[in-house]
Amino acid sequence: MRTILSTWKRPGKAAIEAAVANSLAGGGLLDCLEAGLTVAEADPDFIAIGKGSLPNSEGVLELDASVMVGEDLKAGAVCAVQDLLPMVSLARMVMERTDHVMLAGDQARRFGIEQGMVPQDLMTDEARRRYQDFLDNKQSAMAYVHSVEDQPPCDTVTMLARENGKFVAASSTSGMPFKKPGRVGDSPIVGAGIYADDEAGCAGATGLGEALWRISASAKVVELMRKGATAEEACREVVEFLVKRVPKSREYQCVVLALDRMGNYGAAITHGQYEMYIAEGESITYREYHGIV
Ligand code: SD4
Repeated sequence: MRTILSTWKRPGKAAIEAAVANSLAGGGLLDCLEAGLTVAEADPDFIAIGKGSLPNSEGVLELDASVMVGEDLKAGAVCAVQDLLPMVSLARMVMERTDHVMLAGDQARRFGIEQGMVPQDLMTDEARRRYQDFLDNKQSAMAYVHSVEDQPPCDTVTMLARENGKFVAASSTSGMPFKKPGRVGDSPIVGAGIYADDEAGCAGATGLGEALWRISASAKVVELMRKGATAEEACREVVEFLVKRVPKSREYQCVVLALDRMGNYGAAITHGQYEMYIAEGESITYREYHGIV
Protein backbone atom coordinates (compact mmCIF):
# COMPACT_ATOMS: atom_id res chain seq x y z
CA MET A 1 0.00 0.00 0.00
CA ARG A 2 1.21 3.50 -0.80
CA THR A 3 1.67 5.89 2.14
CA ILE A 4 1.98 9.65 1.64
CA LEU A 5 2.57 12.40 4.24
CA SER A 6 1.92 16.09 3.77
CA THR A 7 2.67 18.99 6.14
CA TRP A 8 0.41 21.62 7.70
CA LYS A 9 -3.32 21.96 7.96
CA ARG A 10 -4.28 24.26 5.08
CA PRO A 11 -1.90 23.47 2.22
CA GLY A 12 -1.37 19.91 3.41
CA LYS A 13 -4.98 18.97 2.66
CA ALA A 14 -4.90 20.33 -0.89
CA ALA A 15 -1.55 18.69 -1.50
CA ILE A 16 -2.45 15.26 -0.18
CA GLU A 17 -5.77 15.15 -2.03
CA ALA A 18 -4.01 15.95 -5.30
CA ALA A 19 -1.30 13.39 -4.54
CA VAL A 20 -3.86 10.65 -3.86
CA ALA A 21 -5.81 11.55 -7.02
CA ASN A 22 -2.59 11.28 -9.00
CA SER A 23 -1.81 7.91 -7.37
CA LEU A 24 -5.26 6.58 -8.21
CA ALA A 25 -4.74 7.68 -11.81
CA GLY A 26 -1.58 5.54 -11.93
CA GLY A 27 1.11 8.12 -11.08
CA GLY A 28 4.44 6.93 -9.71
CA LEU A 29 5.70 7.90 -6.25
CA LEU A 30 7.47 11.04 -7.43
CA ASP A 31 4.61 11.95 -9.80
CA CYS A 32 2.13 11.98 -6.94
CA LEU A 33 4.30 14.25 -4.77
CA GLU A 34 4.90 16.55 -7.74
CA ALA A 35 1.13 16.68 -8.35
CA GLY A 36 0.47 17.49 -4.68
CA LEU A 37 3.05 20.25 -4.47
CA THR A 38 1.96 21.70 -7.83
CA VAL A 39 -1.58 22.18 -6.53
CA ALA A 40 -0.36 23.78 -3.29
CA GLU A 41 2.02 26.09 -5.20
CA ALA A 42 -0.76 27.27 -7.52
CA ASP A 43 -3.16 28.19 -4.71
CA PRO A 44 -2.80 31.92 -3.91
CA ASP A 45 -4.27 31.44 -0.42
CA PHE A 46 -1.20 29.66 0.97
CA ILE A 47 1.33 32.21 2.14
CA ALA A 48 4.54 30.18 2.29
CA ILE A 49 4.43 28.29 -1.00
CA GLY A 50 4.22 29.31 -4.64
CA LYS A 51 1.79 31.92 -5.91
CA GLY A 52 0.68 34.44 -3.30
CA SER A 53 3.39 33.56 -0.80
CA LEU A 54 5.22 36.25 1.14
CA PRO A 55 8.15 38.00 -0.55
CA ASN A 56 11.62 38.90 0.69
CA SER A 57 12.46 42.18 2.44
CA GLU A 58 12.58 43.94 -0.95
CA GLY A 59 9.12 42.72 -1.93
CA VAL A 60 10.40 40.07 -4.34
CA LEU A 61 9.23 36.46 -4.19
CA GLU A 62 12.07 33.92 -4.12
CA LEU A 63 11.10 30.26 -4.07
CA ASP A 64 12.91 27.03 -3.11
CA ALA A 65 12.09 23.38 -3.89
CA SER A 66 13.64 19.93 -3.83
CA VAL A 67 13.02 16.28 -4.70
CA MET A 68 14.89 13.10 -3.77
CA VAL A 69 14.49 9.46 -4.83
CA GLY A 70 15.62 6.81 -2.37
CA GLU A 71 16.34 4.11 -4.94
CA ASP A 72 19.52 5.69 -6.30
CA LEU A 73 19.88 8.75 -4.01
CA LYS A 74 19.23 11.03 -6.98
CA ALA A 75 18.12 14.53 -6.03
CA GLY A 76 17.26 17.84 -7.64
CA ALA A 77 16.80 21.26 -6.09
CA VAL A 78 16.39 24.93 -6.89
CA CYS A 79 16.73 27.93 -4.62
CA ALA A 80 15.97 31.65 -4.65
CA VAL A 81 14.14 31.41 -7.99
CA GLN A 82 11.73 34.12 -9.15
CA ASP A 83 8.65 34.08 -11.38
CA LEU A 84 8.26 30.39 -12.19
CA LEU A 85 5.79 27.70 -11.18
CA PRO A 86 5.74 24.87 -10.27
CA MET A 87 9.09 25.02 -8.48
CA VAL A 88 8.86 21.32 -7.64
CA SER A 89 8.82 20.54 -11.36
CA LEU A 90 11.87 22.72 -11.89
CA ALA A 91 13.65 20.81 -9.10
CA ARG A 92 12.66 17.55 -10.78
CA MET A 93 14.02 18.82 -14.11
CA VAL A 94 17.35 19.60 -12.45
CA MET A 95 17.44 15.99 -11.22
CA GLU A 96 16.32 14.39 -14.48
CA ARG A 97 17.79 16.68 -17.13
CA THR A 98 21.13 17.85 -15.72
CA ASP A 99 24.13 16.22 -14.05
CA HIS A 100 23.71 18.46 -11.01
CA VAL A 101 21.79 18.51 -7.75
CA MET A 102 21.04 22.22 -7.38
CA LEU A 103 20.67 25.32 -9.53
CA ALA A 104 20.31 28.73 -7.91
CA GLY A 105 18.70 32.10 -8.56
CA ASP A 106 18.71 33.64 -12.03
CA GLN A 107 20.53 30.70 -13.56
CA ALA A 108 17.88 28.29 -12.26
CA ARG A 109 15.22 30.59 -13.69
CA ARG A 110 17.02 30.66 -17.03
CA PHE A 111 17.18 26.86 -17.03
CA GLY A 112 13.44 26.69 -16.34
CA ILE A 113 12.68 29.00 -19.24
CA GLU A 114 14.94 26.95 -21.52
CA GLN A 115 12.92 23.91 -20.47
CA GLY A 116 9.67 25.61 -21.48
CA MET A 117 8.46 27.24 -18.27
CA VAL A 118 6.80 30.62 -18.67
CA PRO A 119 7.58 33.47 -16.22
CA GLN A 120 4.57 34.91 -14.43
CA ASP A 121 3.80 37.42 -11.68
CA LEU A 122 3.36 35.33 -8.54
CA MET A 123 2.57 38.23 -6.19
CA THR A 124 -1.05 38.77 -5.16
CA ASP A 125 -2.79 41.82 -3.70
CA GLU A 126 -2.91 40.07 -0.33
CA ALA A 127 0.85 39.37 -0.38
CA ARG A 128 1.46 43.03 -1.32
CA ARG A 129 -0.80 44.15 1.55
CA ARG A 130 1.09 41.98 4.06
CA TYR A 131 4.39 43.24 2.72
CA GLN A 132 3.26 46.84 3.18
CA ASP A 133 2.19 45.98 6.74
CA PHE A 134 5.61 44.52 7.37
CA LEU A 135 7.28 47.70 6.04
CA ASP A 136 4.98 49.92 8.10
CA ASN A 137 5.81 48.00 11.29
CA LYS A 138 9.57 48.15 10.62
CA GLN A 139 10.05 44.65 12.04
CA SER A 140 12.78 42.15 11.31
CA ALA A 141 11.74 38.97 9.50
CA MET A 142 12.27 36.93 12.70
CA ALA A 143 10.17 39.40 14.71
CA TYR A 144 7.43 39.09 12.11
CA VAL A 145 7.41 35.29 12.44
CA HIS A 146 7.05 35.73 16.21
CA SER A 147 4.30 38.34 15.94
CA VAL A 148 1.99 36.01 14.02
CA GLU A 149 2.44 33.20 16.53
CA ASP A 150 -1.28 32.47 16.64
CA GLN A 151 -1.38 31.89 12.95
CA PRO A 152 2.21 31.26 11.93
CA PRO A 153 2.99 31.46 8.23
CA CYS A 154 3.59 27.73 8.02
CA ASP A 155 2.38 26.89 4.56
CA THR A 156 5.53 25.18 3.38
CA VAL A 157 4.65 21.77 2.08
CA THR A 158 7.04 18.88 2.58
CA MET A 159 5.78 15.52 1.32
CA LEU A 160 7.04 11.97 1.76
CA ALA A 161 5.93 8.78 0.04
CA ARG A 162 6.61 5.06 0.44
CA GLU A 163 5.48 1.99 -1.48
CA ASN A 164 6.95 -1.51 -1.61
CA GLY A 165 10.25 -0.49 -0.02
CA LYS A 166 10.66 2.57 -2.25
CA PHE A 167 10.86 6.08 -0.80
CA VAL A 168 10.71 9.61 -2.22
CA ALA A 169 10.69 13.05 -0.61
CA ALA A 170 9.91 16.55 -1.91
CA SER A 171 9.44 20.05 -0.55
CA SER A 172 8.41 23.48 -1.82
CA THR A 173 8.47 26.84 -0.02
CA SER A 174 8.86 30.59 -0.27
CA GLY A 175 11.03 30.32 2.84
CA MET A 176 10.97 32.75 5.70
CA PRO A 177 8.61 35.69 5.12
CA PHE A 178 10.40 38.98 4.39
CA LYS A 179 13.78 37.26 4.47
CA LYS A 180 17.00 38.92 3.36
CA PRO A 181 17.23 38.69 -0.44
CA GLY A 182 19.16 35.56 -1.37
CA ARG A 183 18.43 33.82 1.91
CA VAL A 184 17.91 30.07 1.47
CA GLY A 185 16.49 27.79 4.15
CA ASP A 186 16.52 24.05 4.72
CA SER A 187 13.77 23.07 2.27
CA PRO A 188 15.85 22.79 -0.92
CA ILE A 189 18.87 21.36 0.89
CA VAL A 190 19.28 17.60 0.58
CA GLY A 191 19.91 16.27 4.08
CA ALA A 192 18.32 19.28 5.77
CA GLY A 193 14.82 19.72 4.30
CA ILE A 194 14.46 16.29 2.71
CA TYR A 195 16.25 12.94 2.53
CA ALA A 196 15.34 9.54 1.07
CA ASP A 197 17.21 6.26 0.99
CA ASP A 198 15.47 2.98 0.21
CA GLU A 199 17.90 1.25 2.58
CA ALA A 200 16.69 3.31 5.55
CA GLY A 201 13.50 5.36 4.91
CA CYS A 202 12.78 9.00 4.20
CA ALA A 203 12.38 12.19 6.19
CA GLY A 204 11.54 15.84 5.71
CA ALA A 205 11.43 19.05 7.69
CA THR A 206 9.53 22.31 7.94
CA GLY A 207 9.82 25.31 10.21
CA LEU A 208 12.78 27.52 11.02
CA GLY A 209 15.30 26.54 8.36
CA GLU A 210 18.19 28.23 10.15
CA ALA A 211 17.80 25.72 12.99
CA LEU A 212 16.86 22.59 11.00
CA TRP A 213 19.70 22.99 8.54
CA ARG A 214 22.35 23.34 11.23
CA ILE A 215 21.69 19.81 12.45
CA SER A 216 21.11 18.22 9.00
CA ALA A 217 17.67 17.36 10.33
CA SER A 218 16.34 15.05 7.62
CA ALA A 219 19.57 13.12 7.15
CA LYS A 220 19.80 12.64 10.92
CA VAL A 221 16.31 11.15 11.10
CA VAL A 222 17.10 8.77 8.24
CA GLU A 223 20.38 7.67 9.86
CA LEU A 224 18.56 6.86 13.11
CA MET A 225 16.02 4.77 11.18
CA ARG A 226 18.91 3.00 9.44
CA LYS A 227 20.06 1.94 12.90
CA GLY A 228 16.61 0.54 13.72
CA ALA A 229 14.62 3.44 15.21
CA THR A 230 10.99 3.74 14.15
CA ALA A 231 9.94 6.89 12.31
CA GLU A 232 8.37 8.27 15.50
CA GLU A 233 11.42 7.47 17.67
CA ALA A 234 13.81 8.98 15.14
CA CYS A 235 11.78 12.20 14.79
CA ARG A 236 11.50 12.60 18.52
CA GLU A 237 15.22 12.03 19.08
CA VAL A 238 16.17 14.55 16.41
CA VAL A 239 13.83 17.21 17.83
CA GLU A 240 15.26 16.60 21.32
CA PHE A 241 18.77 17.00 19.88
CA LEU A 242 17.67 20.18 18.08
CA VAL A 243 16.34 21.90 21.20
CA LYS A 244 19.48 20.90 23.09
CA ARG A 245 22.00 22.04 20.48
CA VAL A 246 20.15 24.97 18.86
CA PRO A 247 18.31 26.74 21.71
CA LYS A 248 16.58 29.16 19.31
CA SER A 249 14.55 26.23 18.03
CA ARG A 250 12.67 26.26 21.37
CA GLU A 251 10.97 29.51 20.40
CA TYR A 252 10.06 28.60 16.84
CA GLN A 253 8.25 25.77 15.18
CA CYS A 254 10.70 23.19 13.85
CA VAL A 255 9.22 19.94 12.58
CA VAL A 256 10.61 16.67 11.29
CA LEU A 257 8.49 13.92 9.73
CA ALA A 258 9.43 10.47 8.50
CA LEU A 259 8.47 7.14 6.97
CA ASP A 260 10.38 4.03 8.02
CA ARG A 261 10.92 0.65 6.36
CA MET A 262 8.67 -1.12 8.89
CA GLY A 263 5.53 0.63 7.65
CA ASN A 264 5.28 3.42 10.23
CA TYR A 265 5.07 7.17 9.92
CA GLY A 266 6.08 9.72 12.55
CA ALA A 267 6.67 13.39 13.28
CA ALA A 268 7.77 15.68 16.09
CA ILE A 269 7.82 19.44 16.67
CA THR A 270 9.89 21.64 18.97
CA HIS A 271 7.26 24.20 19.94
CA GLY A 272 3.60 24.91 19.20
CA GLN A 273 1.33 22.72 17.15
CA TYR A 274 1.91 20.88 13.89
CA GLU A 275 -0.71 19.25 11.68
CA MET A 276 -0.05 16.45 9.22
CA TYR A 277 -2.10 14.54 6.67
CA ILE A 278 -1.48 10.85 6.14
CA ALA A 279 -2.75 8.96 3.11
CA GLU A 280 -2.74 5.17 3.30
CA GLY A 281 -4.05 3.94 0.00
CA GLU A 282 -7.15 5.98 -0.69
CA SER A 283 -7.84 6.84 2.93
CA ILE A 284 -6.68 10.21 4.24
CA THR A 285 -6.35 10.91 7.97
CA TYR A 286 -5.17 13.94 9.89
CA ARG A 287 -3.07 14.25 13.06
CA GLU A 288 -1.96 17.01 15.37
CA TYR A 289 1.40 17.01 17.14
CA HIS A 290 2.38 19.20 20.08
CA GLY A 291 5.73 20.75 20.89
CA ILE A 292 8.14 18.93 23.18
CA VAL A 293 9.10 22.20 24.91
C1 SD4 B 1 12.53 27.73 5.52
N1 SD4 B 1 11.72 25.63 6.37
O1 SD4 B 1 12.77 28.29 4.48
C2 SD4 B 1 11.34 26.79 5.58
C3 SD4 B 1 10.13 27.51 6.11
C4 SD4 B 1 8.97 26.65 6.50
O2 SD4 B 1 6.71 26.57 7.08
O3 SD4 B 1 9.03 25.46 6.56
N2 SD4 B 1 7.82 27.27 6.78
O4 SD4 B 1 13.17 27.93 6.57
